Amino acid sequence: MKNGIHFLTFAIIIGMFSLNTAPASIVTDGLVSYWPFDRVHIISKTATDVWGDNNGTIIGNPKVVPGQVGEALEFDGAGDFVNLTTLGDFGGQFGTSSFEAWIKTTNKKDWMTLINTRGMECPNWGIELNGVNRRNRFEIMEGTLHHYIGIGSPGGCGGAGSGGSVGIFDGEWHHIVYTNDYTVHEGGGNGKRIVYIDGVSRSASNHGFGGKNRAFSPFTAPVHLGARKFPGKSQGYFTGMIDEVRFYNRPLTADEVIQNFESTEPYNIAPKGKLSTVWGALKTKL
Ligand SMILES: [Ca+2]
Ligand SMILES: [Ca+2]
Repeated sequence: MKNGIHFLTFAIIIGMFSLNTAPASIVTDGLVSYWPFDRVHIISKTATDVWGDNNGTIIGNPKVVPGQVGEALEFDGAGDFVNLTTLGDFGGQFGTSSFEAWIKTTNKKDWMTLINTRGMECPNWGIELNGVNRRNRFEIMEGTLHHYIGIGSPGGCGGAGSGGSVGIFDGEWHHIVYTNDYTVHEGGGNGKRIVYIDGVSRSASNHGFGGKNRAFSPFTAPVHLGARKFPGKSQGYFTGMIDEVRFYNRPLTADEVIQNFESTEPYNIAPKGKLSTVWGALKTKL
């Protein structure tokens, strides 16, 4: 009987592992990093990257609160952000990408940063909110979307497009995906960026990057979530909640954006290192 119980325990644990290795319902092709901000994936000031090797460092005092999927981080607009590192090999390229996050805010008046990927060469990019005619980032303002890409030095890769209207400052969760491509487009230019809000393509812009086949320049400083980082100081702090942050090394398709938008399951793979710990404990017991 004792052996039977052991077998049952074993079977249950194997079952748990089987569950844990089931494919996530989100798109994983091209996934570089994924910070769920679920309580189980936050250890002290470390926000675990459950997919890649780019654990984030939490700065300030964001709170872990109920999120869109599992838990999320709540930023108070005063000194809170997450240092997501330079994203390793991915951040060292002139590549294509997608950035994705859920956000919840009611702040429609203060300039604030969602993501800031500070590279030295153009094009670099970010997503900011409530800014006014600021280049070098993608802006979401109540009523209008604007794209501002790259500082014009050297080589002048700046450009801007705008369109669509948004109403995301309503205190509800909204899903934002920003894709960067460098294919040649009918409308001209060799860079294309699309923003999807709540699964719908809301704005696209084409840009000429001086003939360079690149969608973004290497990240020469850590990518910041929730603040804009200038040398020696941070500013533009986000006020509200951010959840389920992901980077991909390619532009997601419209269908894939919808797939992620509709995914509500918390990421179910144990944080790295936990599996071997559980196995070790199991062996000891058996
Ligand atoms: Ca979460
Ligand atoms: Ca704070």
